[in-house]
Amino acid sequence: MSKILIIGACGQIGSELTYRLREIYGDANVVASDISYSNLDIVNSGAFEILDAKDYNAVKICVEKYNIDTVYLMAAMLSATGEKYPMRAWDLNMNSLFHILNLAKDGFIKKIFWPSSIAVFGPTTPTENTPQHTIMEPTTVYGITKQVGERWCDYYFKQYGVDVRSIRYPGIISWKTMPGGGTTDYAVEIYHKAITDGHYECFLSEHTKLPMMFMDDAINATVSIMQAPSETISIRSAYNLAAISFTPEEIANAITAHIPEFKITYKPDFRQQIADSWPKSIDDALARKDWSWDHKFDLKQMTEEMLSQLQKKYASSEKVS
Ligand code: AKB
Repeated sequence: MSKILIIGACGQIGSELTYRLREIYGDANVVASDISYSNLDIVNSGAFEILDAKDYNAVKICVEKYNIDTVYLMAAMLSATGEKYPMRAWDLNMNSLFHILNLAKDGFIKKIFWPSSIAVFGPTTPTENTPQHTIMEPTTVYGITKQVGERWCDYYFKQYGVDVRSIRYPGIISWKTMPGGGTTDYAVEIYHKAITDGHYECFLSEHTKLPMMFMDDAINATVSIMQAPSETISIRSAYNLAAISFTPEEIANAITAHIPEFKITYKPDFRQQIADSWPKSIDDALARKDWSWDHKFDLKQMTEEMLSQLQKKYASSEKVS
């Protein structure tokens, strides 16, 4: 049975990954960690360690303490926050990856999941059906760290045989934990605001189309690539991954079908330029071929699930207060 460490377990994807991996491998085999106690559900739901992903010795001590063989490195500074703190984004995103790659190279761990992103692409990349192998000239610090990280993952696999696996996540939409600091965050905020305020002011313009995915699909993809036999993984940088693409206007229309009085207005800010540099849709044929990836949620199903889960969540928090 593998012993798993999740770094960045309190975040949007890390938290749901922790729940799923505990279901699959058992609570005793999945250690959650983060820089602070920011998600009490995660902190109280099993083994939890305070861990700074930038601190090599602290990560190594944690790996040895729990006999960890597999690490999911989910800690990162995302695209919008990265533009505010470029050096901090570089420091966190690159050094955390090097620490884990070096722990694997030196035999302390056996397997790594490290997420990449559609942010590896830039304005010179073909925007529709973006191929796996194409021009990559990212314009954000986050995108640069993910592109460079991909090259290092491929290098560590080829030079040292490190079993590292990665996917280029699109924007991820979920209801349990809020995202933080990304350009695609609007597609989560909009559901919350539709329920709490009946109105959302979007920081992207109405026709900005971006690749997106519901959390359940993202977690399924992550588990699938990690469970796939090593010889089926033909890409050791990061796989393109796709589900749905939509604009703020389209997601607002999907919400209006359930909440007719919902209104959206648009006030694009600095994140518009980031969104404009990213693809509109992604060709993920290789992931579908190599490890049988398939998505389940379209915009309509995702909207039904988001609204019904958030309505329950807000109703129960009203009862408590
Ligand atoms: C972001 O918007 O920065 C992230 C991403 C697409 O990687 N959600």
